[in-house]
Amino acid sequence: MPTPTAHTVSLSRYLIEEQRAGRIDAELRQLIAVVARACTSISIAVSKGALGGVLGDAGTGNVQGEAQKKLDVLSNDILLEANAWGGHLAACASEEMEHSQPIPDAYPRGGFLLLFDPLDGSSNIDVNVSVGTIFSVLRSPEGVSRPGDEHFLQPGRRQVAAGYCIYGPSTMLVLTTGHGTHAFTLDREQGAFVLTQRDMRIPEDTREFAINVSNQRHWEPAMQAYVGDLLAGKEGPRGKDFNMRWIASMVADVHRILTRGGIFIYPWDHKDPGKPGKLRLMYEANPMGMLVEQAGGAASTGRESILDLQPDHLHQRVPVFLGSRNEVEAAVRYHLEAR
Ligand code: P6P
Repeated sequence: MPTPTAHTVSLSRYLIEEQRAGRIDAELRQLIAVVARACTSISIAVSKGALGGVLGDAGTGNVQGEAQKKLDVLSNDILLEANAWGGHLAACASEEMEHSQPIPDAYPRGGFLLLFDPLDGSSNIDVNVSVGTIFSVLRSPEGVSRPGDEHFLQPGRRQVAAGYCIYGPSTMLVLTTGHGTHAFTLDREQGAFVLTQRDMRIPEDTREFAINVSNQRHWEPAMQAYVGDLLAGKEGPRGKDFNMRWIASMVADVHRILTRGGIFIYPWDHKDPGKPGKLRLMYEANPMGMLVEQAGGAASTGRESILDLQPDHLHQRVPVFLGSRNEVEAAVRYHLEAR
């Protein structure tokens, strides 16, 4: 028998071997397989572009007060429908839905809660820039037959799995179940995800940062000082030049950082003091934080670890600093010293 190389291990085989090793159970294996199949359907819809009649606005808004793209709504529906009947989930929550949704009474409920941003970065869709699906898996509390919003409010440290699917030049699923972060590439001819990178590792140091600098005037002093020192380059206190990237699609920026290092920042700013940052804790920061930590990186609010936060509501926002561990720690020092 040939020894399997990374490129011959399908996602299905990887999940079966993880279950056989006792690192995941059958229900979680099924959940991840269902989400991956849903992402394949979303990838097909996204890749059709204008030919699929799914570009542009849906004419509706979501709980975030954002105009929904047709693909936001379609992606959300694909994920809900795919997960409804399998018996592995108790309830779903989505950026696109004000409240969580229990699995319909017509179907059996399982032991997990699934949260997702069905199509993150969707404002990039109409300009053909990479977008993605982000998902997070929690356990449904024991003895709760019909979970509500309050049952999702668990710290990110309690996630049993997290991942994203990036719809870029290739479609890739990046996944962790708490045993490293691994990347799978969609083989469209097979219609299956194939393991292409086992154990992704983020370099501890970096010369590359990702932030929307147009918000600079709204940042708190510690952020002004930290980014000012990055921009000062080797003549400044950091003693080295930095490069900047900002795709304005979290999945794409985080994928680059998982692949070659960097720091991604969406800080608190006083543009809208009621919002402690733009990104959402439950289905953006927490799953990305788990993926990054499992790859040797760090994820912080600028003052504390994202995964330790106790959520107080489903769509809560949080400042995000994540990526190369030593760079995140440097950014945190600026904030803790400023107090
Ligand atoms: P800005 C996309 O709308 C998103 O939620 C993330 O994917 C992305 O990192 C961020 O917002 C971009 O925000 O303010 O630069 O448009």
